Amino acid sequence: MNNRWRTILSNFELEGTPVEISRLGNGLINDTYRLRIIEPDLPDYVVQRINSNVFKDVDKMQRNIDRVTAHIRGKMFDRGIPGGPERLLTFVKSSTGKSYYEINGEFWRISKYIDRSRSREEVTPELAYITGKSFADFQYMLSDLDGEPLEETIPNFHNIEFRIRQLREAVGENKVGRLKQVRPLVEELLDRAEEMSLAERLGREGKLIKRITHCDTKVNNLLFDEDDNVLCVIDLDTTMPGYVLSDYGDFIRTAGNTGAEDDKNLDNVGLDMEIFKAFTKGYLEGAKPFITDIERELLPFGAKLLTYMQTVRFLTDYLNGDTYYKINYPEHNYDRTLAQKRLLDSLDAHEEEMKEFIASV
Ligand code: ADP
Ligand code: GN1
Ligand code: MG
Repeated sequence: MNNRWRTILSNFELEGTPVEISRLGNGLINDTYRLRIIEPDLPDYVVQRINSNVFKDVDKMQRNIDRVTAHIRGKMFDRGIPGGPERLLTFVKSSTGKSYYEINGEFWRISKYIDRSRSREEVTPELAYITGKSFADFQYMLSDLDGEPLEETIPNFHNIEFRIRQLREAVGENKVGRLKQVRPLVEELLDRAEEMSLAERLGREGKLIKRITHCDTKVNNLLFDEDDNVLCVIDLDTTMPGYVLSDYGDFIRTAGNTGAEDDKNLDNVGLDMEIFKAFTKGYLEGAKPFITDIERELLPFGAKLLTYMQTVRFLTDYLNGDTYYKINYPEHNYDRTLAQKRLLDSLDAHEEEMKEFIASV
């Protein structure tokens, strides 16, 4: 381990002897590593460099996360489930007493590695069902968080009207000259702006309420054990007030896709109805104590909204010259845009089928 790593690690209260550090996961925002510890009876750690270009107020974000994890720990205790670091994201304090450390303008944090865990990029219908229950239960557990509302760690994060404005600005600026290539796509997306702003309108009318939502319910933000039990919801950076549509929709967008988020072969991309059904069933079971009729009816719209939003966000980043999402090659955000758009088409085609299924559950 080199001096840079030693300096970072020396500012955290770690147990055991660090031996090796290696990359972890496929996140598009933060840089995540696994830190191995020699002593077999001590846990490894997850070391993360927080993307402070995306999360402008790290202190605020970590305070949110501290509140969320403390509240969930209490719920687990009430249910008689051990809420220790083997089942819950647990951050290590740094020398400042906070759960992050700033060094040379970089923000670092360390959590306990959840032992024997694995994450997935795909799920089976059985796993989709328990995943639906787990994400709904996450919302349920946080439904009585008291005190001030959680902060929006990224202001307007899932506000589609804001995302559409960002796309319009990117079009207006055409910073890197990519507009000509994507103009028809831009027009097609902007033509749907009003339709897709439904949730924001209902929110203003007081018909759709904000709850505490995770806002990044990608399938790889859930950890499973070797017997495919759900261990833990992770990646809590964007847990904030939001519509349930966000969490429901983002899971369908990621796990309900027969292809990859950035599939170059668009024929691979489409809605997997089996995953949709299983996840929806699990989600509705878990959400039973709180979900309202309007939220339930809007779930298929939520799947479309989150996919539309992701198409808009990838396209905006492409037009801006790839400043937000990590890319692996120059046209990556363009390929992601096309793949998300194809998924949106497929969700449109399945809309009636999705509605009928929800009505039948
Ligand atoms: P990102 O913001 O980059 O998506 P995540 O917090 O989701 O970061 O972490 C990326 C990946 O690292 C996860 O998908 C998971 O595989 C792994 N990971 C993260 N935290 C833990 C943990 N506490 N225990 C085990 N694995 C973890
Ligand atoms: C980002 O960090 P990660 O990879 O889990 C993004 C999500 C997007 C997702 C697209 C803070 O999530 O909103 O849906 O990429 N997170 C942020 O894959 O912008
Ligand atoms: Mg993640």
